[in-house]
Amino acid sequence: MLIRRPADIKSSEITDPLIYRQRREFIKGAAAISALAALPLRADAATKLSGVKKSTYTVDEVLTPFNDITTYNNFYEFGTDKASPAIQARNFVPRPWTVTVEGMVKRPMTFDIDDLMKWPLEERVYRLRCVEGWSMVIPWTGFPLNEILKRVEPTGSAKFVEFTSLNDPKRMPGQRSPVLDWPYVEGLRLDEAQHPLTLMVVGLYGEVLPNQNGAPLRLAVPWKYGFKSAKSIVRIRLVEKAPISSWMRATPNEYGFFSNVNPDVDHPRWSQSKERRIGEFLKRKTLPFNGYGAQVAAMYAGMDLRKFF
Ligand SMILES: Nc1nc2c(c(=O)[nH]1)N[C@H]1C(S)=C(S)[C@@H](COP(=O)(O)O)O[C@H]1N2
Ligand SMILES: [Mo]
Repeated sequence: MLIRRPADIKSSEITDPLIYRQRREFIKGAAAISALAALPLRADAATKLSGVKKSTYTVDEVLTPFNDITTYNNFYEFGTDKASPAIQARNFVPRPWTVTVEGMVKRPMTFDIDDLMKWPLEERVYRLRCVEGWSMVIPWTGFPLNEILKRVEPTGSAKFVEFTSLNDPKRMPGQRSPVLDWPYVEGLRLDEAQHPLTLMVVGLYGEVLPNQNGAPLRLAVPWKYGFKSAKSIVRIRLVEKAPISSWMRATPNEYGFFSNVNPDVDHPRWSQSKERRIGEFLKRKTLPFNGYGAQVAAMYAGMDLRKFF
């Protein structure tokens, strides 16, 4: 059994600057706090996923508690502070839902989420490193993105994959503010998208994926900064040129296409050498490729990672 119990340290008992900011963010959403306190910590039994097998693509590290993973989120479609998505996505209904896979493929296809949920699912514990300097250890449930790519058969000219999140300001209140150029768009090079570590996620802690974590379908690309793992995906397009992601469009000097976790290449406004694991007091050293170098570094052999950041 590779899963250990989470540490008992409560993040509310620590007062480093990041936590301080986190608490202020909570206070900003004060009106909603009582609503949040009323939420059950875990979904009911009906949302448990069955037949999930444990994957060997998993890290043996202390899991971040469910409550932290589901109340400290970046999901700008539901607000820009960490506490917002849990509250603002509370009544989001991720059904009916399809994901269309198109572009440079031999067989364009549209998949219904309820069919995808019947595919063989695996549980994988992955590290998630946010570009902001915090990290978590998350037990995701899903299947490799490559299972989808194999079915649509990319043509020889397909070199990149573009992911588009839902665009629906009626259901995603954050989209009523122009904080990003909606919809949220991210991209991977084709070999990155086909890599066995690149996971389409439909669950968390063995249960159906909570809305705030990107229901019903999001990516997990563990060697890249968290923002590459797009949430609530409705379209996957195989393309010839590198897609321009929402973050590149917003601040091109700060966010490059690759965005591999790299402690040696600082963000223009802050260092990337360390991270604070949510729930821990002392900062950890950030590892190249977020600790997945043995599996992924070969894909970048010969590339200047300062240039291709
Ligand atoms: N559509 C969409 N996807 C997104 C984001 C977002 O704002 N919108 N935030 C990203 C960022 S910055 C991070 S760190 C992760 C956070 O995932 P989590 O809330 O499940 O931990 O989602 C990423 N995917
Ligand atoms: Mo992030």
